[in-house]
Amino acid sequence: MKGIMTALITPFNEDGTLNEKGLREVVRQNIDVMKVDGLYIGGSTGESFLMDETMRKELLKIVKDEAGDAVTLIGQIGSLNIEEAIRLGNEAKELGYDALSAITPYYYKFSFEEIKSYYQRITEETNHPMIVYSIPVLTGTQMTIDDYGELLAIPNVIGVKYSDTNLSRLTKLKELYPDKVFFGGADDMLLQFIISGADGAIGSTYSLLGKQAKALFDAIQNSDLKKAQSLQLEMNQVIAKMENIGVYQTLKHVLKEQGVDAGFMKFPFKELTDDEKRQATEIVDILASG
Ligand code: HMN
Repeated sequence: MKGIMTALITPFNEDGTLNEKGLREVVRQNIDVMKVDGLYIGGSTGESFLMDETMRKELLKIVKDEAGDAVTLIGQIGSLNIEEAIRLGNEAKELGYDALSAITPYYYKFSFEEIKSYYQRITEETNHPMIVYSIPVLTGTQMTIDDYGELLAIPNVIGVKYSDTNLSRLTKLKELYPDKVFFGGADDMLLQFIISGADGAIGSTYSLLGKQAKALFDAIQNSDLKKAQSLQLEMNQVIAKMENIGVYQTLKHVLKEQGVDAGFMKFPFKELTDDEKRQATEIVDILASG
């Protein structure tokens, strides 16, 4: 449970159904070409909050079928509906996923006690390793060091996908809980996450930048900070462009240009305009020249 993991995009057909062939290609691209250490399925990048339960189960099944035991697989099964989250968790466990992950319950302003009981119930009823998915910028849920500590004390909670930008808190958390795993979230800060104590990172852009991310991770392990900085700067050129146009749409466009059938977005996400596609194609050239 460490290293570089891709938050997988989900290829859809134009009518919003799952594009199985494309999904298999995206899995292969990450395992065979990017050689990442793991895949995070059904997260924000995977558009899973736009899917129904049947489709989310199908997604988990196809990815496992394609990936086998080649890399670590983490299934994001969080849902506002607790019964659905538990059913998805049990499905992922039965399929052989290494761990589950669940977004902190969002939309309503849940108290910390409510959030904690959500993880208690999922872990009790699935009895499988759980990585808390904390992404305050999207959920609005900010947790303190003590809050994280209480979640990490729940049996089966093995770590946190820390998509938070408070890095001093991350350093403290790793000091307090050295045996738990922490994954960084913002890909343009991979370097900062790792030197702040993260065991790795889970990010969307690694479908394209997985090799650079892995080299950066290794450079830090080898104490080569200069090399790590230069790799981060190189990656950030691409990431900034993606953020400008739309990260998930750009990922799909660039992958398609590279011959990987990354499919369409799920409604109500919009596809790129022709002008945006032209901008996204610049990334194809940058990657090809790198
Ligand atoms: C997921 O759940 O799909 C990812 O783990 C989320 C991941 O942290 C990404 N964050 C979001 O998409 C909000 C990043 O990889 C992000 O896409 C990247 O840093 C570019 O902004």
